[in-house]
Amino acid sequence: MTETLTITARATVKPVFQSDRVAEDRRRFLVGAGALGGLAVAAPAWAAGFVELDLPGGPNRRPLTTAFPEKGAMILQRTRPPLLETPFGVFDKDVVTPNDQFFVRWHWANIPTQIDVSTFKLNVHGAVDQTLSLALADLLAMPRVELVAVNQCSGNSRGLFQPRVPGAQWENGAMGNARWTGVRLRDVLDRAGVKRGSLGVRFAGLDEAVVPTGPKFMKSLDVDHARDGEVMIAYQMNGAQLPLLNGFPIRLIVPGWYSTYWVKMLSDIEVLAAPDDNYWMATAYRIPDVPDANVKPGETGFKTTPISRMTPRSFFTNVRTGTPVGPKASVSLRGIAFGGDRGVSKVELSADGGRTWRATTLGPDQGPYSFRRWSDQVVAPTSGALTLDVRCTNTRGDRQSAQPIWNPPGFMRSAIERVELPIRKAGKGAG
Ligand SMILES: Nc1nc2c(c(=O)[nH]1)N[C@H]1C(S)=C(S)[C@@H](COP(=O)(O)O)O[C@H]1N2
Ligand SMILES: [Mo]
Repeated sequence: MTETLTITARATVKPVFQSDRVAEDRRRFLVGAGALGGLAVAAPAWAAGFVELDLPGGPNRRPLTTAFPEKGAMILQRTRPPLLETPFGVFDKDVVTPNDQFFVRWHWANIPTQIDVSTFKLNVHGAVDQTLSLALADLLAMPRVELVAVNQCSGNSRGLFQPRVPGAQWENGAMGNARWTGVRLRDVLDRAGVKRGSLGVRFAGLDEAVVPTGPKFMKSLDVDHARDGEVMIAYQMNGAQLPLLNGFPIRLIVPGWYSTYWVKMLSDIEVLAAPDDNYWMATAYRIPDVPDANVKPGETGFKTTPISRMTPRSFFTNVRTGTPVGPKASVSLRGIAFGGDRGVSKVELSADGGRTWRATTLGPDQGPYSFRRWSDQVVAPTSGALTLDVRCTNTRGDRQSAQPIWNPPGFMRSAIERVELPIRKAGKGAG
């Protein structure tokens, strides 16, 4: 811990996400697409091309954009505020997701495009013994901690819900895994001194609503959770400063919990003496208070509770439905898994529609909150298709739901992911 860290000023990033240029081009593109019907449409100048997602009933076509500051090729789900999905192939390369292809999600489009790190302050106030106004230098001087953790949007995979539900129509790329470096939230709270009997800790960032009546984005955690020693304030992501769109200069990391709690551009921490009734806790981001948050379409009258812990998931990364394989070919398979709010105990594969399962080989363990690599090999049948299912069990014994769960907001997708690989006709080339 002798290395000296500095955070340097984020130069004004080209605020593409605040200009109307992308939105205009997108409107033009959509109009053009409608007018041209089934014809191929040339990509707008700012787009690097298109990707086809695989959502039940579509629409599947999305622009692939490189127009956002500090970001490489991303799937454009929405321009204002920016919602950028990670192209799924990125997850095949490494268990850690590169910063320039890490997904982006904001609720309000009023996001600063430059931050003066010499004047930036993190304020801690409310039910505390002593109000704090911490400079970045103050945080850098505190004990440093590091953790690898998955950041996953509550609505990741919403586009796969059947029946479909409103909201961002993500496929599976509203998630990412990174090594986070920063300080313990507990250390900051203890410096302020949380008053006995406090009920929560609320977090807010520098982004603002675009309309006066819009509720500022804020989230809160119980005091015990906030002080558990794992929740942290990160100033680095994969060894580099956070990209602006991922929360520069600091953000909250809540290991094992959905990223709605991972407040970006964190500037305000308020210790609460009363329950948090703000919109983003009391109204939004709530799930049915039933096992797996799973209800029947159309069902009403269930109680709701704030979304919290993540559940296990696993994915294929080197094949997708439609990837052809040769008859009798030995097919190498690999993917990623995570246990949700704890580590992966096993990842199993089925090649018979889920009747029998066998354990796959797990890659290195990077801690309980990280993606974990899995791999296996199967022999393809002579014709038809190779149908494969993958499921993850965490160290508590929880695993993916055998039947896809459903709820009105499209949160917490849990399902055994399946791919169907068609067998090439014999004689059409090797495996
Ligand atoms: N300040 C702020 N933090 C925020 C949000 C926001 O709108 N404003 N959105 C949250 C949600 S819902 C998600 S999914 C994650 C996305 O994190 P990322 O953009 O770094 O991937 O940020 C979270 N933190
Ligand atoms: Mo989210």
